Amino acid sequence: MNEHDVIKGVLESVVDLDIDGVSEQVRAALKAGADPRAVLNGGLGAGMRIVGERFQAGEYFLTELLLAGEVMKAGLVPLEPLLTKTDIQGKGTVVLATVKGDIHDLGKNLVGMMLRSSGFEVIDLGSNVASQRIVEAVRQHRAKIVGLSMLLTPMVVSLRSTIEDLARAGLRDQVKVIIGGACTTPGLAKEMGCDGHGEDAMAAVLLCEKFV
Ligand code: B1M
Repeated sequence: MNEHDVIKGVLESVVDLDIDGVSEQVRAALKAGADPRAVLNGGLGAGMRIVGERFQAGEYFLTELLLAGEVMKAGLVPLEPLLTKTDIQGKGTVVLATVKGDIHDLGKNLVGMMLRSSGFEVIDLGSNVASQRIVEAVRQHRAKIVGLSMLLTPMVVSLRSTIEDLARAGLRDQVKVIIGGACTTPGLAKEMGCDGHGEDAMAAVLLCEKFV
């Protein structure tokens, strides 16, 4: 089997919500020589997008979304050690959170994992995080970067209030704010006065490296 076929196998196991088979498919893809990032983006990530489309089309329901999250976590197990190999340290502190009202955390966790493996210290505040907690964490940890994840379009209000609260606290000039997540775009980042948008976890790392 070529790289395309093995990655397709990973994608299909996500779409089929095959929680028992997904990590085996990932291992098979890696064994066949597929690049770990291609397995992540073209396999697991692309599969999750299709699950989302099926949910939107009324073919999958909330139960399937929940299960898809667990499938993704299971698929990440064999990938994680390959994505996080590093011996670099000390690039600075990033405060990371999914905005208030949004509990999606898989993408944020991936961003955190890749940032840590690139030498950043990551203060992960979790998901559904109130803006004041973000402000406090920036102050407490003297963070240079705030990374905000958002997958729900209506939560743009939380994004806006986080940025406003950082400004009110006099911290906005001291931190770079980057955003990412399925419903975000470079245009939204600009509109909200952010410093950057990460299309995926790797792009987030490259942006943070640019800022330090
Ligand atoms: Co929900 N969900 N969900 N969901 N869910 C979406 C996001 C949706 C697009 C599905 C759809 O309708 N097509 C839709 C949002 C529509 C919108 O507003 N635009 C949606 C909805 C509507 C909902 C609920 C409202 C459903 C309901 O209750 N009726 C509900 C909301 C709950 C809430 O948050 N308050 C809900 C719930 C859930 C679950 C809890 C069941 C589960 C999440 C489990 C979890 O996260 N632990 C879930 C899932 C699994 C999805 C989909 C299918 C997959 C999301 C995911 O984990 N993808 C999703 C469909 C989709 O995204 N198209 C969907 C894999 C992950 C690795 O990708 O997070 O995009 P992602 O991260 C990427 C990049 O975006 C980027 O890097 C990652 C890859 O490298 N990235 C960043 C992410 N954050 C970044 C930050 C950065 C930089 C890059 O810098 C800081």
